[in-house]
Amino acid sequence: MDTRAAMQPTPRVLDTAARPASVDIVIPVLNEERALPGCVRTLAAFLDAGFPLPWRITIVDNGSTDATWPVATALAGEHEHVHARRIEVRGRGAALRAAWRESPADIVAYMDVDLSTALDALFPLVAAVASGHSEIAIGTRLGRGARIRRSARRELISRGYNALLRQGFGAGFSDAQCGFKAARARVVRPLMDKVEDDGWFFDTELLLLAEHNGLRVHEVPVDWVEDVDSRVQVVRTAYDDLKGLARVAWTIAAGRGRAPVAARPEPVPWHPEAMPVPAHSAGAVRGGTARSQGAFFLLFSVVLYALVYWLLREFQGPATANVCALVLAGAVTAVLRLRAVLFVVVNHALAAAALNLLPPGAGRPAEAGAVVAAYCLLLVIRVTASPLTRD
Ligand SMILES: Nc1nc2c(ncn2[C@@H]2O[C@H](COP(=O)(O)OP(=O)(O)O)[C@@H](O)[C@H]2O)c(=O)[nH]1
Ligand SMILES: [Mg+2]
Repeated sequence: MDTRAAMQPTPRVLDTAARPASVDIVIPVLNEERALPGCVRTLAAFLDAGFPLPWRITIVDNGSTDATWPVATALAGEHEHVHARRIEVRGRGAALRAAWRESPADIVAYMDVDLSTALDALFPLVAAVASGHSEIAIGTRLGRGARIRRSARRELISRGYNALLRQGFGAGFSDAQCGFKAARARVVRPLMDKVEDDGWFFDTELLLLAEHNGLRVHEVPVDWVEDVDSRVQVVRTAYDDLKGLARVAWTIAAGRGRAPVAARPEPVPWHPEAMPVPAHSAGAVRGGTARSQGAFFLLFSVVLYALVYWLLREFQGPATANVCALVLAGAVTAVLRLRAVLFVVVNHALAAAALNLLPPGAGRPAEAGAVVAAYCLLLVIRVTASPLTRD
């Protein structure tokens, strides 16, 4: 056998057996006249220098009031692989949705104009999708192997937010908000039809729904240097994110999170003479859409509910505090596939009954104890009634 010939590189990373996958790298921009030329020229030079797949860059502007649009069209005129689009709907999510929906490429990607993420992560990102291994790939600044330079404030917010996603929603990804992602176009389009957010929450919503629909999200640890020229209003964005989370929890709990995407086939052995462990005796079956949730989420849900109720009871009546605590704990109930409406109605009945049992003027600890006990009772009923899996 000619081993040297076998070691010759083949120039193709295949999306299908017939041709290499093409990649569209979207750059969403809002008032970026200063940063845009440097971004596009650096990225185009990097890709020209040997990116192994056919590519194009698409600049998407919506709402810029400076010279971003003329700069974008000039750059498109300069380089045949650079395109510029302007859309009417405001928000970064809307820009990405429009560009990804109409792209002719097999793989759609995006990155921020400031090139905060080192470009050496681009091929690993795209390759995970091009190879068929994953449907979505994301850069992570929080996963093992990432190296970052970032302000303490953004780091803290980012860690807190992603911990909430993992603990509250059972999210499997470590960094929802890194501006560096790629996806298989034909898979992500029906998924995007389910994504309602047009702003910063777009990424999180897409990833949560992707996992809910059994898609694999691959993570690439990145080198990342924060650029302080930011359009993010931190408080406003945090508020929108929490609102978005409550909405997604509700959508999933009500069974409306399913998108018409082809489910990943069950894993099968590759070896032709494999002797796979029989399904009935497999002690551990993980992943896919039948993820076992474990008692941790139950415990977390109860603690979260109790904490929120306790804090809000300082300013609000029992009914409002209860609804707010439920909305937050709803994130967890969504994971457990509790039907949201039924859950709220039964909880109200149980909480009201528990409060009725208390003597007048029993005090806040007794009251909180009673409603938390009612909440726990509901969880016990739910867990006893069916196993802790989501479909
Ligand atoms: N098209 C579009 N792009 C936006 C919008 N808001 C932010 N961007 C872009 O999104 C990217 C990330 O924004 P940036 O302010 O740097 O966010 P940060 O890195 O998280 O602070 C940049 O390329 C921005 O120009 C928007 O409303 N529309
Ligand atoms: Mg930035």
